[in-house]
This record gives sequence, C-alpha cells and structure tokens, in this order.
Amino acid sequence: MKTLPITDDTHVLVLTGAGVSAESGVPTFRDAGGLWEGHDVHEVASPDGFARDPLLVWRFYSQRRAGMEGITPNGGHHALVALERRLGDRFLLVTQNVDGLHRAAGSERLIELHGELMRSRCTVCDRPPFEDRQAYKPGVAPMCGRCKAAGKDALLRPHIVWFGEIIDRAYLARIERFVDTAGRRLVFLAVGTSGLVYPAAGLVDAARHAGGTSWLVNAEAPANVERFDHVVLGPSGTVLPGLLAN
Ligand code: BV8
Repeated sequence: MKTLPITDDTHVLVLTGAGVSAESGVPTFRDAGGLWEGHDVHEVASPDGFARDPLLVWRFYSQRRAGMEGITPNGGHHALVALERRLGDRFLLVTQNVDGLHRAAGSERLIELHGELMRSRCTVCDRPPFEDRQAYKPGVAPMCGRCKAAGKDALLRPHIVWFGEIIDRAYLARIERFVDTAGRRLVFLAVGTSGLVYPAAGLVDAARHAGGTSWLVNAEAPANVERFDHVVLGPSGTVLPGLLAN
C-alpha cells in the first residue's frame, strides 16, 4: 500500500468532494445522475431556480438536512483530521461538500468552499449566516425574523454557493497563498471528486503549476485523471487511513 510522501517540510493541500462522504451514507451528486432527489441541479442549486421557485428549493434543501439525521464521519474524514494534527499549518483542507462532516470529525484548517447545508442567511439584510438545522415542511419558505421586526418581508436562503454564484474571494486568496508558500514542497491530494465543478476542479492545475505533485483517491478514474501524478482507485474511507499513515 502506497503512503503519501510526507517529509518535515511537505505542505499538503487536500480537496474533497462528495465521494469522501459516500461511505457515511450521503448520496453523491453523480450517483444521482446529476439529479438530486429527482430535481435538475439548475432548478434547485442556482439563484434563478430559487427566484423561480423558492418553495421547491427549500423542499430540496430541507430533504437534504433531514437526510443528515444519524449520519457520522467515516474513516476518511478521521484520517484527514489526524494528518492535520500532524502537519499543523503545513496542512489545508478544501471541501466542496456542504454536509459538515469534516467539521464534525474535528477538521479546523478547513475551507467549506460551497457553503454549509446547516446554515441559512437572509436574502435582504446583512445579518451574518446563522446555524439553521430546520428541515422546513413542504410549502414553508422561512422568512427573516430581523426583517420582520423591521416590518419587512424577506426570504431566508440556504448558506450555499449555487451554480453561477461566485466563491468567497477570501477563500480563494487563502488557497492561493498556501500553494504559493508551499511551491515545490506541495503535495496536492484530491479525494472523491469528479473534477467537473470549477473553480475547485482547477486546484490540481494550480498545484502542478507551483511545482507540486498531485495525488488522487477516487472510486473510479474521473474525467481529469490525467492531471494526477499518482492515482489510487478505491473507497476513500478504506484507502485514506493507510495512505496517510505516518
Ligand atoms: C463560479 C453547492 C464564477 C450546491 C455546488 C455556466 C454558467 C454558470 C457557471 C458556469 C458555467 N460554466 C461553468 C461554470 C462554472 C460553474 C461550473 O463549474 N459548472 C460546471 C457544471 C461546468 N461553477 C460555478 O458556477 C461556481 N461559481 O464559477 O463563479 C462564475 C459565475 C458565473 C459564470 C461563470 C463563472 C460555483 C460552483 C459551486 C456549485 N455548488 N454545491 C449543493 O451542494 O447543494 S457544486 C456541487 O456539485 C457539489 O458541491 C460538488 O462540488 C459538485 C459535485 O461534485 P463532486 O463533489 O465531485 O461530486 P460528484 O458526485 O460529482 O463526484 C463524486 C466522485 O466521488 C465521483 O468521481 C465518484 O466516483 C467518487 N466516489 C464515490 N464514492 C466514493 C468515491 N470516491 C472515493 N470513495 C468513495 N467511497
């Protein structure tokens, strides 16, 4: 079994996708054939879709919130926490997942690039995103309490980055700084991602451009497999503990 080549000055940047949560029982985007709970992704994960039918979008996200009941991190999440604790500031984890499982496992040097399923925010006022685990009943679109107190009606929305929405610049700057500082000392590890969604899918190119080496752990070879120096095919919950063992 291969192990990730980590020496005293190796910097590790990890990118995870839906595949890292699959063994915890969270359905992946691709497994659903691009249809989530039977909905076209652009109907339920885009600003236009929300403007068109906020009740449908809230039903979709409420279903996903309810679906997280009893779901816990798996061996892959825990192996990444152990590596973070071993490397400290030479480690950074970027996840495309909104399921909160990395945070639940104890990850701290973590960027949740596409937002968080269990947080909501107001579509009008500048109230910061807040924890909201509520799976709203069909037909209910939650409203902002602060706007209501000011006599206004304002819809809440999930604190999620939808297709066509920009990623927080501060996140991208932090990733850029990490890659630039690491340079040739960088090992980039992608886990459980089909490599189709940008800007996350471009991180492997940035890592290689900086002189780093790229690793992929995935159940099958994804579209961008040729951009990886090393490929380990298999379930990440089983593969990562061995691959990351010190
Ligand atoms: C942006 C939140 C600037 C939602 C998500 C045209 C119009 C508008 C935009 C675009 C456009 N063309 C291109 C774009 C850019 C667009 C994009 O990349 N589109 C793609 C489809 C081409 N990107 C954006 O819009 C981003 N913003 O670029 O802003 C801009 C703005 C306007 C126009 C241009 C640019 C924002 C993207 C964020 C979208 N939000 N999530 C929600 O989750 O509810 S993305 C969503 O889908 C997920 O978060 C995730 O990122 C993605 C699914 O990808 P994966 O995580 O890789 O999951 P997937 O199921 O695909 O793959 C799982 C893999 O795991 C598989 O390979 C499988 O084999 C493997 N696997 C399974 N089990 C296991 C396993 N591996 C290991 N172990 C296992 N057990």
